[in-house]
Amino acid sequence: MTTQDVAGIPVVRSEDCLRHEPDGEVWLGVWEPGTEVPERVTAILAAVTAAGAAVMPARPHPDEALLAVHDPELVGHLRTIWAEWEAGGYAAEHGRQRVVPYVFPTAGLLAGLPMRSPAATHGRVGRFCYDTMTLVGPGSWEAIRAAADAALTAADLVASGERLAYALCRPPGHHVTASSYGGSCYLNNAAIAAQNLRGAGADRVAVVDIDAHHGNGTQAIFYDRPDVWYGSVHVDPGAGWFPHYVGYADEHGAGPGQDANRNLPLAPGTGDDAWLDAVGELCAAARGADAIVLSLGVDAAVADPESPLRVSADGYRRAGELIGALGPVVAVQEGGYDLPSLGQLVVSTLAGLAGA
Ligand code: SP5
Ligand code: ZN
Repeated sequence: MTTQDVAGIPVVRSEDCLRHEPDGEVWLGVWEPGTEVPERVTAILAAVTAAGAAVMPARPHPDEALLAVHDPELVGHLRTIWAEWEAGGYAAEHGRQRVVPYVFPTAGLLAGLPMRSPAATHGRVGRFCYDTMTLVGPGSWEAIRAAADAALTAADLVASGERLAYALCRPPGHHVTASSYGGSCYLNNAAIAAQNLRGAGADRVAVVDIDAHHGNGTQAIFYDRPDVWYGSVHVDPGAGWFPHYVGYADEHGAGPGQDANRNLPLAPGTGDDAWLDAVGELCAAARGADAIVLSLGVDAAVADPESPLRVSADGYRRAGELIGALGPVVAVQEGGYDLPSLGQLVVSTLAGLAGA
C-alpha cells in the first residue's frame, strides 16, 4: 500500500474515544478480557497517519442528531448510568467495577404487561442493555458521545461535497437499536450519520455493512423506512454466531420499507471470493443511492479473534473499490480486533474507496 493511496482522505477522530475502558466482558457468566480496547484506536490512527490521511478532530453536535434515531430514554440512561452506579456504591462498596445488567425484560417476562422503570439501578440496566458483554465505566459516556460526533462530522464533510470521509468511531455502534444497546456498542454511529445525510438533503441513503457481524441495530432502526436502505454481509447467525436472533436472509424490511433491507449471511470459513461476490450483490442492490454509509468492520479478516470469516487485506481493498463506485461514502468504524493487522485493513479499505 503506497502513501498516496489514502493521502488527504479526511479521518475524523476524538481523543475522548480512548476514555471508554470496558475492562473486559462478562461472557457466559465469566468476566474475561475483552477485545474492544482503546488500543484499537491507537493502531488505526497510527496506520492512517503513516499513510498520509488528513486527521481532524470531531466537532460537537447537538443531541438532536442522536435523538433523530434513538429513544431519549436510552440516551439519558447512557449519559447518567455511570454516575448512578457510583452513587449507589456498586463499585466502591460491592466490588462491581462496571455496569453489568442481570435481569432482562424480554417479551416473555412481560407477557403483555407494560414496561416499567425499575427503582433499583441494577434492575434498570437490563431495560436498555440486551447482553452482558457491553460494560459501562467512568469514561464511557464521553467516548460514546465523541464517537457519534465523529460520525456526524464525517457526514457533514460528505454532505458539503467530499467524496469520502472516515470516522474513527470507538465504541462501535451497529448493534444498537432505537432503544437498546449491546454487542460492544452504545449509540448507533452509522445510523446517526445516515439520518444526518437525509437531513442534509440526500433523498436516498444506503447503509452497506461489511462488519463480520450482522448490524441488527441499524437494520431495526430503518426496517420500515424506504428512504434508508440497509444491506449486510456477515457470518451466518444461523451457524451459531452473534447476534444469534437477527440477521437472516429472509429479513427484507416491513411496511413502506419492504425490500429496503438485504442480508447475505455467509458460512464460517468464507474467504475473499465468496465474500466479495456478496459485497458486489449488496452494491448492485444499493445502486442509485445519493449517499452511502459504510459500516466498516474489519473483523471479517482472517486473523480476527471475533469471527470465523477469512477475508484478506486485499479483499478489503477490493470491497472498498466496489463500494466507492456507488457514490459519496461516509465510512464509519465498527468492529475489528486483531491489533497487529487492524490499521492496515482500514488503510486498504480506504485506498479501495478512494481509488474507485
Ligand atoms: C461491533 C462488533 O463487532 N461487535 C461484536 C460483538 C460480538 N461479540 C461476540 C462476543 C462473543 C464472545 N467473545 C468470545 C471471546 C472469547 N474470550
Ligand atoms: Zn463485528
